[in-house]
Amino acid sequence: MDVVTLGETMVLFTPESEGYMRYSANFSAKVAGAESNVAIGLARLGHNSGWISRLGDDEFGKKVHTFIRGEGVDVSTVRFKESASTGLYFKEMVTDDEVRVHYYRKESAASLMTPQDLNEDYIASAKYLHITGITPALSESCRKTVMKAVEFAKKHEVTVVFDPNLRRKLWSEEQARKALLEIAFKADIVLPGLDEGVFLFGQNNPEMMAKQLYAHGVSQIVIKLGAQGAYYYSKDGKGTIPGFPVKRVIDPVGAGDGFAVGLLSGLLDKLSLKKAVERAAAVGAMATKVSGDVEGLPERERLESFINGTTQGDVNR
Ligand code: KDG
Repeated sequence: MDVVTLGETMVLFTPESEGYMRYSANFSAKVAGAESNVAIGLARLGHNSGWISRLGDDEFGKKVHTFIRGEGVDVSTVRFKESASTGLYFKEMVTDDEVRVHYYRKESAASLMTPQDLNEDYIASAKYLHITGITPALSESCRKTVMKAVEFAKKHEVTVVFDPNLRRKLWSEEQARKALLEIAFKADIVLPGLDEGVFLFGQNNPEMMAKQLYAHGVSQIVIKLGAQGAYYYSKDGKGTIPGFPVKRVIDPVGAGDGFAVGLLSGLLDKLSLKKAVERAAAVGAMATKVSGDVEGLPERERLESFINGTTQGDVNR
């Protein structure tokens, strides 16, 4: 397996009209979860990815399972729990540039995950373990599950990639800072957004943030700067990669997961960190051009032409 990831995936309801959601009569039902978004993006680029989770034994659980399996992600360790529901999430498009997220995921099947749900051999089989700061925010048992997964990865020399993915609605600032730093300092690669770096380190200089992580043993740090691109730091070099221009952002949610897809894909293809960050910025930009958290993640051919500047709004006849 190239990448194994661990986290909750929900059914995502998006109102078909903009404005307060209380006035929305029609919704589309999609599937979204930061970690499975990454697994799906990797599968689209031809990598082998596996997703570890728990789902409710309900229609929504079956929808999520069928969708992710259909995208070519390995779901062989995913189990259904009779006693709990699949989580739900609503994306309220208040205006075309203001998105609000509402979760209905307390006590969901995934939030009841425990370290006993992990299969050590499955994690050991991967080149990379991808985790995000959403899973430890779901419950104390989920936090312990993430820590156990990291422990298995380290024992078997699986590279740990951590995206802090701060979700303020899920926990207090104090809990978040403590848990996210604890995981970040155990990871090999950390991918914070600039605002997350400010939250964790109390200052907004990407190089300073990277140096703090590096001093704690993180070997590759990439700080996402949104439309401005990304800053990378490792023993082999540091620098800034400019962002790819996007004419019209349709849906910004999922851009960070797209970034992680591009980075992991580049590293799996043995690109330099700089080139992998360029691929990351490209996939992140492409993710924003389509509604939905995974729908904009590209297959390889489109990614390559996007990077080469040949699909920027061309008519493809
Ligand atoms: O990164 C996008 C995710 O935030 C989204 O797909 C849903 O996993 C999700 C969450 O917990 O917000």
